[in-house]
Amino acid sequence: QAAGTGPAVRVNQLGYLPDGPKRATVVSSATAPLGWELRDAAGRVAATGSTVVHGADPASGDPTHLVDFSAYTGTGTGFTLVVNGQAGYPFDISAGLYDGLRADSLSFFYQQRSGIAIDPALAGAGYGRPAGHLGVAPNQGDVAVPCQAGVCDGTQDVRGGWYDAGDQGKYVVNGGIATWQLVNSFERAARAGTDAALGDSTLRVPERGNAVPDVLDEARWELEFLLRMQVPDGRPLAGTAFHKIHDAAWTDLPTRPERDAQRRELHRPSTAATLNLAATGAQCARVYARYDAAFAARCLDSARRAWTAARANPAMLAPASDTTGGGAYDDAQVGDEFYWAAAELYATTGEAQYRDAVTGSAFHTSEVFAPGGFSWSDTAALGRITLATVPGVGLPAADLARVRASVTSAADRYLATAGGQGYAVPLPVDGYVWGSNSQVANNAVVMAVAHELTGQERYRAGALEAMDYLLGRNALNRSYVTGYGEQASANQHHRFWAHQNDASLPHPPNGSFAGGPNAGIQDPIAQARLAGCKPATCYLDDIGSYSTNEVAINWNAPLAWLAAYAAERHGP
Ligand code: 9MR
Repeated sequence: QAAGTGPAVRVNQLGYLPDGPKRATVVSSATAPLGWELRDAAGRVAATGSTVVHGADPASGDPTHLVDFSAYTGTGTGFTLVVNGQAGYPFDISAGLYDGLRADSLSFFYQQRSGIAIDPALAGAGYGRPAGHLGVAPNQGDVAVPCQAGVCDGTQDVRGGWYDAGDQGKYVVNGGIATWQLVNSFERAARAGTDAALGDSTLRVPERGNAVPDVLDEARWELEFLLRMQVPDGRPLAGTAFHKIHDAAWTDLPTRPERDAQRRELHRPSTAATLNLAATGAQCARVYARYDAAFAARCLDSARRAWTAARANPAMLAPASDTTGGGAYDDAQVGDEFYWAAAELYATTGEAQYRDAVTGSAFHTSEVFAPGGFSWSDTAALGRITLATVPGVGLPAADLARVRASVTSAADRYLATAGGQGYAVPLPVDGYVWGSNSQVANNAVVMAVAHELTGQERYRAGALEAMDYLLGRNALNRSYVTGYGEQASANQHHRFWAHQNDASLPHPPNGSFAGGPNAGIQDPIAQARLAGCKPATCYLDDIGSYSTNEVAINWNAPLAWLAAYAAERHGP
């Protein structure tokens, strides 16, 4: 048993939903079942039972038993689960369990905004800061960034958007998937007809109360940036999108956004970035039409031009070597981005040219739901989810049935994977990569979509149990979400939320999601301290461990998606 991992009983440290699954893991090498007790805050026994011996957890090596107290439907705060006289961390059972996380996980995006002052009344005391990267000294960008000769008019205005992660780069690839997931969260909730979707003004964005759902207000901040990244008409490569904008060199940690004095550089267009714009622009046109027809039309026009430009320039690959001052976000395979963009354009317009691009893509009939989950570089699943769920997609009935079945059979595989793990996580042992927590969350999203498509409760249970893993039911006994759980991450890699390095700066705000265990240990601090770690334990809550403990927009996006899903009330 690794040191410092606390009690042997591992629970979702936030808690459980009254109508959801309630399971826990006990680390024990006992070969016979153990008795367990659920105790309420006053110490009274609320339920009892016996564990099921599960055996070694393949991702951590921990010997595990499983506890299932789903039959208990009482509510309250301060429950504990006790095995062998030892209590796990306390938790709540409440229908409102995820309400706070729903708001906080989206507030993360507001607080990552570039080009606008962050208001502490919305962000929380200590989290306010002046606008970053509007060209106010010492900032040099992002209002008039020089571009390559001939590609744009000397300079391009690429203000706004969200900072990607702990760095202050802005990448169209990654902005794309994160935006899609926020907008998709709304699209799903709107289909479900929940109050959380329509006219929602309960989230902490400056535009709240403007009659547009808050999650769409937040996503629009990035969409406006993505539109600005498109090469204007009349220029070489018109319609394509610049791959990224970031500092000429990596900045120190900490560096407050408004104090970044580095030159900002626009990097040459890529096919992948162009298709991210086509996909999210088309989704924007479909979803924002009822709120702002002019904006929706602007999105669609941009998406169409991006699609055409990508077809004309299908192999502009961003170089893997371009890692000075920002991440590369290189991707040698863009067939999946073509499929995703075609699917979004088809679902929005119904036009034959886009349908043919969907049905003509090898990705339309291949397996797009890999065991390790979709990601910024593997986006075919996003197109597949859109085709499976958006009403009125005009594919032949048999093809549509096959598309939907591909989602549910993927969800069945994720359930089977979780069933083989001691901590019920839908991730295979080789899935602990950079940002593994987002891969868990993305597989949970697929299970939640399967729940929508079939109404079958086991898929909802699988998605919620993935949240249990992320919020403490794991080998490290840790919640990876700041502010949620007894032992939660609080030192994620970030240039402003850098309290660990500078006590005048705040910790990451509540709802910040750590990248998570990464068996690749790709930073010096992890390499020094985690050599030989078992995959699910390769994690440090240290600001320097960027390969295990950064935050990122494409990681908080599925967290926000799942928190909104889990916060929905079911039944009467
Ligand atoms: O999430 C990205 C991960 O898949 C890559 O393996 C890793 C190394 O290229 O980069 C991650 O993305 C980082 C980006 O390059 C720069 N901003 C921070 C991102 C999260 O760590």
